[in-house]
Amino acid sequence: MGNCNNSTVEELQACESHQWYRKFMTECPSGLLTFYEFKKFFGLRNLSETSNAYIETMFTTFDMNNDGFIDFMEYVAALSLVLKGGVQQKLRWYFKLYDIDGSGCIDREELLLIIKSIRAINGVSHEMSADDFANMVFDKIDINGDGELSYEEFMEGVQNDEMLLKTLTESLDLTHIVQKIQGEIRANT
Ligand SMILES: [Ca+2]
Ligand SMILES: [Ca+2]
Ligand SMILES: [Ca+2]
Repeated sequence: MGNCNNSTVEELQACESHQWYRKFMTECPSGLLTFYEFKKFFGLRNLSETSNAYIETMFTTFDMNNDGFIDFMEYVAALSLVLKGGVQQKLRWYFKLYDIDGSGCIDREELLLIIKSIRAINGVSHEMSADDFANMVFDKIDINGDGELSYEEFMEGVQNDEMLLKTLTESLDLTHIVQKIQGEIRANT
């Protein structure tokens, strides 16, 4: 599979899509991933309670028809968003992911929980503590100062702040998980 070594996402997607499909069908012959299988699929073991809650939220946002399973179409939609979604698309999806209780706003606790769990999963050390980071985000983009980030505040604020956008897309994305799958795909070919 020498052609799969190209690094652009488009090429990678085209070249590997059938392998993603094969992986899905191999690990999940029923064609439906439960939450338990989802974690197994991504090699997520021994998660802390916080990380587990985050992954569960992620699972719920991938399960678009809310039937408790991720089917192949939902899997593909999730992967293509992660791999090649535009900024707006990703931010919209992040917002849904961070608004854990579905209230339509992200409060400080929700943001903090997300930051902490993603850091735990990625296992990267950061200069700024999760608390400081959350405070900075609220200082910058909670325009009306009510302690919650509305959809508008989040979308506007993040897109208009290059540093924040960079930090969010870098440290809060799923690259680590995607790389893990890609590593497994390569190892099996
Ligand atoms: Ca579903
Ligand atoms: Ca909320
Ligand atoms: Ca607000």
